[in-house]
Amino acid sequence: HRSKSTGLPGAKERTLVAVKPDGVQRRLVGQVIQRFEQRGFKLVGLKMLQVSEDLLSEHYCQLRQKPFYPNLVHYMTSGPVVVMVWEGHNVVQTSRTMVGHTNPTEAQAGTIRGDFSVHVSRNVVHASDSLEGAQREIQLWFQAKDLLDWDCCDQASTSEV
Ligand code: IDP
Repeated sequence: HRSKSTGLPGAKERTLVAVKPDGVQRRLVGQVIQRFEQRGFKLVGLKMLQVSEDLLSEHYCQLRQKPFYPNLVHYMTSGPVVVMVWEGHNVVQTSRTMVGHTNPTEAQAGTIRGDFSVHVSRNVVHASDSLEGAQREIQLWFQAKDLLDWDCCDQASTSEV
């Protein structure tokens, strides 16, 4: 009898991904989710909400002084967003690669921004840019009770079948 596996190292890493208002309005939520599922990440939190300016200014605290900040607030509050927490090995860095360059003009084809967007002020998705950023953003957007730890059906022991 082998002891229960704890998974690959770093398998519990988590990041925050959001489909921004343009992504929701363009019916891209499913395609964004599909890419993260298909890559092999685990969805542990999901909600749709209308973002407040207060939440946004916390989320984008490093950008408050930027000239484009007022437009960014207008964009991000222009409709609901779908915000998610994804879990898995190296998920923070891999999500950034999947999302692509901030400016869609620079984003490679095959990335979400490279496949679905043309302008930096309508770039469809957000993904945390570092481990520390991910922890900060997850706490900002989610209560701990709304993040679910779950196991895959193919991990059940024979005694449960
Ligand atoms: P990121 O979303 O790739 O992490 P950040 O530099 O953190 O990039 O910028 C946050 C968001 O602010 C971008 O995704 C984009 O929507 C918006 N943004 C960034 N730079 C510009 C700009 O030069 N003009 C307009 N919007 C911008």
